[in-house]
Amino acid sequence: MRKVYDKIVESKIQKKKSFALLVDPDKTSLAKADQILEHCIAASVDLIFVGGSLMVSNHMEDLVQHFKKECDIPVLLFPGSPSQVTPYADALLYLSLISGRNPELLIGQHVISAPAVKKSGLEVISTGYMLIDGGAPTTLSYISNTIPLPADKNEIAFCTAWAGEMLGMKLIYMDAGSGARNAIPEAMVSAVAQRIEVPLIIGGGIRTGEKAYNICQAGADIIVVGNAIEKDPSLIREISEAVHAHNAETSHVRPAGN
Ligand code: 1GP
Repeated sequence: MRKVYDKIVESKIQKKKSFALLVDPDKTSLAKADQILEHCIAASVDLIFVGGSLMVSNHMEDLVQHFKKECDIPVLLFPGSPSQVTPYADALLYLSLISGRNPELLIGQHVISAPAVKKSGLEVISTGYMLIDGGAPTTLSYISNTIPLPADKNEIAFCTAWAGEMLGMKLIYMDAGSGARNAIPEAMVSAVAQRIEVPLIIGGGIRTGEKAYNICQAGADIIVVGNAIEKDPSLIREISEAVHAHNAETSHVRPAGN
């Protein structure tokens, strides 16, 4: 059963860009979730990611169930630790932090969580996760105890993504970390996007529709935004329109010979 992944691949084949909203349960009460959901439905958000590097609250499962009850948008777990696995989501981004050299986040936590993940029945999407330097330490860099990949080292970035792809990972997710000062440079996005075949997710520090548009233009397939939207949920529309503007442009391109 690969419903969510097949949909992501299908979008890539059709050159459609997707917008994923990241919901951090620590910053989102059930009441706030309803407000966000209204914006998501109105703005045709494609995916909802739920998770965080650190989780203090204990209502993640309720939040996932709430989203599943109230909308048809696929809900993907984006877990910072094995305790963030719940069977109620549609799929699990099974992250291996391939930019780092912390064995716990490359394979250790996966071994520990394997029985729970198997039992959950979740669609598991193996994801090569790359932390890129966003200009200042983030919770992710601190908690993961890894050095982010330098933002101007495109060769390291595409070799890491290649390695992930050749190891069989189904997605590459490059992240500058939540609330990053700088989003990942378009040049790096482009260097990686040109060289891999699996879908490319980009997140961290994206705060405007213009930035989201440019990163899509550089080759990202899915744009993830969390922090900026927690501060201003009305941004959901602006960013969703910017991401989907590419799809409108693509659908107006006629195949040669017609
Ligand atoms: C973080 O990629 C996500 O892991 C989203 O980042 O919260 O900065 O939008 P922001």
